[in-house]
Amino acid sequence: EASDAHDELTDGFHLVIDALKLNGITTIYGVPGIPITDLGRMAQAAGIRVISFRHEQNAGNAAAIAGYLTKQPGVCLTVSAPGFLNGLTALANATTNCFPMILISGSSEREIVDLQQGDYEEMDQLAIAKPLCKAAFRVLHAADIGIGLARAIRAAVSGRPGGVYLDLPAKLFSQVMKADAGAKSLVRVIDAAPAQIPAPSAVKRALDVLKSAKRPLIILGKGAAYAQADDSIRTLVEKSGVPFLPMSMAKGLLPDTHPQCAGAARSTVLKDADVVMLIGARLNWLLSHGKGKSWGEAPKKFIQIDIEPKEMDSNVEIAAPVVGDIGSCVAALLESMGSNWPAAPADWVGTVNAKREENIAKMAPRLMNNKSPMDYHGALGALRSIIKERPDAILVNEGANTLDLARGVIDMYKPRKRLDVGTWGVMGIGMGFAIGAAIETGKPVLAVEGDSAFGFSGMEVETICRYNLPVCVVIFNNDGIYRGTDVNPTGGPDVATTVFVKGSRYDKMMEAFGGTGVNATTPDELKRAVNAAMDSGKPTLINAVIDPAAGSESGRIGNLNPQSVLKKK
Ligand code: OXT
Ligand code: ADP
Ligand code: MG
Repeated sequence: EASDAHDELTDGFHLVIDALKLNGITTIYGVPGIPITDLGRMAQAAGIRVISFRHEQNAGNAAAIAGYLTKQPGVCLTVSAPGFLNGLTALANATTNCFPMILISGSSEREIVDLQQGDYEEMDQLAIAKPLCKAAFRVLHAADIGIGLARAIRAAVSGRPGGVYLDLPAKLFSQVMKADAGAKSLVRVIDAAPAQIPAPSAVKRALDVLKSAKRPLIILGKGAAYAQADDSIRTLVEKSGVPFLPMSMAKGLLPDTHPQCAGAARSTVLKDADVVMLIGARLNWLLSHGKGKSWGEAPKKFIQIDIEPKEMDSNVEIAAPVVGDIGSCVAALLESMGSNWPAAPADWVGTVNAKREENIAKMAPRLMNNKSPMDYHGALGALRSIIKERPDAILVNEGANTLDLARGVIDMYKPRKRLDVGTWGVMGIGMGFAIGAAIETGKPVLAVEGDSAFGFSGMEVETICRYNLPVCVVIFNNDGIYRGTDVNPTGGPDVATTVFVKGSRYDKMMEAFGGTGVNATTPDELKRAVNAAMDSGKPTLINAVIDPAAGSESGRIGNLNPQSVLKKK
C-alpha cells in the first residue's frame, strides 16, 4: 500500500502548506470559509498555528504587526471578494507603515470572473489589490506555488518592507501533481532581505554635516525600531551625544528616561535644531513635512538614513542622503566616526535638558490626581507606573485623546514595545495588534483604547478569550469620540456625531466570553485591576470611566480639521 499511486501525489493545498513551512512561516491569521476552510484545517494538522478571527481586518492587522515585530512577513488568509476586501484595509495599512505582510486570498474561477458571469463571490481581486500594496501575484498552476510564495516573501521584506497580495483561485487547491515534482518545485528563499550597504562617500558626507552642527538632533522612527539594530543605534546616539527624539513607535528603542531623550522637549528641538539626522523616519505629516512653523525660521540641514532612495527630497532637500539598511548604515557611520568624535555642543544639550525637565515637572502633578470620574492624566498616571514596573509588556494604543496623551505620559523602556495607529492614524488596529503581539512574543499586552477606537475591533475580545491570551484591554470610556458632551443642534435627543450610549459597561463584553471584566472609577482601582490582570495573564477588560468633558476635539491634531471663515451654523 506504501506504493499506492495516491501516496505519490500531492495537491495545491499541501504545496501551499509545505511552501509556507519551508520558509519558516509558523502562524496564519485569518477567517475561514470557501475556498480556504480546508487549507486552514490542513495547515493546523501540519503544525502551523492557525489563529481564527471574527473579522479579516483584525486578522490582517495581527499579521501586519507580526511582520513588524519579527521582520518575517505576517500571513493573513481570507476568503474571496468580501473577506478579501476586509483584509485589504489591513494590507494597505501595512504597506503605508512599511510592515512586511502577505495577504493570501482564495478567489473565484478566472474563466467566470473574466467573463463577469456572476460566480460565487466574484471579483477581480488581483486588479483591486495591485494599487494598494507593494506587489501582487496570482498562481494558476500547482507547480508555480513555490515560486509564487518566494516572490511574495521577497517582495514583502526586501528593500522598504510592505504588504503583498497573493491570489490563489479555488481550483488551484485541488490540482494534483506528482509529489516528488511538487517537492522540487518549492523554493526556500535565501537571504530574503539582503543587506544594503551605503556608499562610503554618502557616509562621509553625512558625518561632515553632523560635525558642522551647533544644534544637532537625531530623530528615530519606526523604521529604526523595525531594523532590530538596537545596540548600534544606541551606540551611535551615545557616542555622538546628540539629543534624540523618538517618533511614537520608536519610543523605547532607547529608554524615554535616557538622559539624551528629547521627547519632552519636542517643540524646542524641532524649532531650534540646525542639523537633523532622520533614522527610519519620513518627513510626512507627523513631522509637519520638515517645514513651516514647527520647524522655526533658522535654516536646517537634513541627514536621512533610509532604505528607500525615492524617500530622499520627498518634502525638503536632504543635504546628506544615506541609502541602505539601517543596520549597515549605522555600523558604517560608527566605524567612520572613529574613537575621538567630538562631544555635542554643551550649550545646546543644556538648553534641551532644561526644556525637558521643565515639561516633565509641569506634567508630574497632573499624573498624581485621584479624581473620579477620572481625567486622562489621572488614569494614565496609573498606567505609566505599571509599564515602568513591567517594561517587557507590550503597549497597544489607539484613540484620539487616549492616544495622544498616553504617548506623552507613558514612558517606554525597550524597543518595539509600543504599537499604535501609525502613519495613517487609523482606528481599528487595537485588538488585531494586541492578539498578534501576544501570539508572536508571548509577552503580556496592555491595550489602551479610546471607547470609539475599541469599537472598530471589539468583537475580537472573543478571540482573546478563545485563545486565552495575556491581553488586558483598558477602555477610556468618555462616552464618545473625543468627548461625550456634544448635543443635537436641533434640540432632539439623538446626537448624530460623537456621543455614544452614556455609562456603557464594556467590561460586560469580556465577561460574556469568560474573561474578567472590571469597572474602574478611580486611578487606584484602575491600577489594582491592571496589575491583577498582568499578574494573572487572564483576558481582562477594564472599563475606565473618564470624565466626558475631559478630552479635546481630535486630541492633539485638532488643527487638521478644515476651518471655514464662515461662522458655523
Ligand atoms: O514640546 P512641547 O511643549 O510642544 O510639548 C510636547 C512634548 O514636548 C511634551 N511631552 C512631555 N512632557 C512631559 N513629560 C513627557 N514625558 C512628555 N513627552 C512629551 O508633550 C507635548 C506633546 O508631545 P507629543 O505628543 O510628542 O507631540 P505632538 O505635538 O502631539 O506631536 C505631533 C504629532 C502629529 C507627531 C502627534 O500628535 C502624533 O503622533 N499624533 C498622532 C495623531 C493620530 O494619529 N491620531 C489618530 C487619528 S485622530 C482621528 O482621525 C480619529 N477618528 C477618525 C477615524 C480614524 N482615525 N480612523 C478610522 C478608520 N475612522 C475614523 C476617530 C473615529 S480619532 C477617532 C476616535 C477618537 O475617540 P476615542 O473614544 O477613541 O478617543 P478619545 O479622544 O479618548 O475619546
Ligand atoms: P515614523 O512614523 O516612526 O516616523 P515612518 O514609517 O514614517 O516612521 O518611516 C519609516 C521609514 O523607515 C520608511 O521610510 C522606511 O523606508 C524605512 N525603513 C524601514 N525599514 C528599514 C530598514 N531596515 N533600513 C532602512 N530603512 C528602513
Ligand atoms: Mg472616547
